[in-house]
Amino acid sequence: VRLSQALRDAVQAGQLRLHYQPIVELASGRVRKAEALLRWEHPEFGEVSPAAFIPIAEDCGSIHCIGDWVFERAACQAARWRSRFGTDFQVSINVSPRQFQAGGRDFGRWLERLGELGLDGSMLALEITETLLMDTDQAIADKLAQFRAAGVQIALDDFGTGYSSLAYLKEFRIDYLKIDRTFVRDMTPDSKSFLLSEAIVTMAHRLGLKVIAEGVETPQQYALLERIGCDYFQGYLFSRPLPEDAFEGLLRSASCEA
Ligand code: G
Ligand code: G
Ligand code: MN
Ligand code: NA
Repeated sequence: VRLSQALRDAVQAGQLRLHYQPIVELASGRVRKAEALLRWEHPEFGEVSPAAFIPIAEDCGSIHCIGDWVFERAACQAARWRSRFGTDFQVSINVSPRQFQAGGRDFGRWLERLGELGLDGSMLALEITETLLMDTDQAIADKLAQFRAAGVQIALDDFGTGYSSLAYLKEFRIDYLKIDRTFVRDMTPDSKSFLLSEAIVTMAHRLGLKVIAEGVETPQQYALLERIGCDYFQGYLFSRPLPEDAFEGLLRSASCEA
């Protein structure tokens, strides 16, 4: 109860931050994208993990206000990085199913805002989970279609866990599959995780989707992902999620190398 009250004030009090984790293209070794990850620094509770407070925010409804804040912050950052580092850089944000459901946002405002910032829709990706796609409410499909029509890309997060119904891939236009980090964690040359990841990449490519591997921590995992033709990876092997300035420093040094 105290936490949900504090959470309601967190946006106003400026206690939220976004960190950015680089997403690297395997073929070129370049940082092409970043996933925005929310951080809450509470003066009394210290750093609260999103895994702990997002569910509370969903329950108490502050997820809408927090979600708007995440979007605004990430979009402004994308606009800044675009002008410095070129036009093909993309920022992805996590959106929870609640943000799409009844009482949720009119995302038309988000799309207008992209226009105001001079951003193409393609500079933004939404990371959604299949829980969202399981909901048969037509309004959700309409909202996803609205984003897609504006060029915003859609990534299916935590792919391979949950139900992973292939029907969702048939029904919805998805741009990226994110192989869940539990597969990457258990990946050795003769593991089921490796074979399943290989099958996911093959299937995705046949369907015209790209694959992003999450949670890559070791050179061995990287080598196996390279072998199966995975398109992008993110994880501690390359970098942890970084504060804005540190991330920008990384982009700057990367673009000097090129
Ligand atoms: O950031 P990790 O560092 O702890 O994130 C934990 C979980 O919180 C992940 O499942 C991630 O998708 C989710 N998460 C992180 N940032 C956001 C956000 O801005 N919005 C939503 N809805 N979930 C987020
Ligand atoms: O559910 P989602 O994929 O959005 O969650 C992203 C989460 O994964 C964040 O909590 C982020 O901090 C975490 N993460 C990112 N890279 C790694 C990694 O290499 N190893 C582990 N264990 N977690 C990671
Ligand atoms: Mn994610
Ligand atoms: Na994930």
